[in-house]
Amino acid sequence: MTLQDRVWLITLAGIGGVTLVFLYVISQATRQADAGQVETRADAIRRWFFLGLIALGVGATAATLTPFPIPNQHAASQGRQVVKAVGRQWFWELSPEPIKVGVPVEFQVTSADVNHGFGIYEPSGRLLAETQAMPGVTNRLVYTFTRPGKYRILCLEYCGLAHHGMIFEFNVIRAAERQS
Ligand SMILES: [Cu+2]
Repeated sequence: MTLQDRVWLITLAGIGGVTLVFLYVISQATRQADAGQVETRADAIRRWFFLGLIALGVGATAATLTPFPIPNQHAASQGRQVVKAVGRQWFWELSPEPIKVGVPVEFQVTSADVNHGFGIYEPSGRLLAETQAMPGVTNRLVYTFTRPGKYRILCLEYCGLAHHGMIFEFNVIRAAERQS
């Protein structure tokens, strides 16, 4: 079991404990109201509001965490194309394999000096995916390009004087084409 998995289990156990305490407190509060005073309309509204908030939280979590964007950092490569990327003050070095549309690409990102931010931008300038480029660590980022074109990598973390110049352009080609 990796360190991350262990931390995740401990976190889950902690959340479970807090939830149990909450449920206990709620059950006690309800019992008191039953014994003493009649539940007012405001109490009922508050209770439904609270339950609604919980449902909203659970729903939002389920909806947003399902396509978790960061691949398992310890498993075997999940990309059928692998591109090694190294950030340096102040340029990027990427292995020169052609990148094809529709095939998952695993970017293995690291840095040779200081921390950089590795951001992939589509031709129109929209940020598609990003990860950190850190010295001594390789972060894996898997992305599947859906359209051919000229994409760019920009540095997203200020890393010194020429930080703004850390722009790398690369072509994404259709699976059948050859890169010119
Ligand atoms: Cu930078």
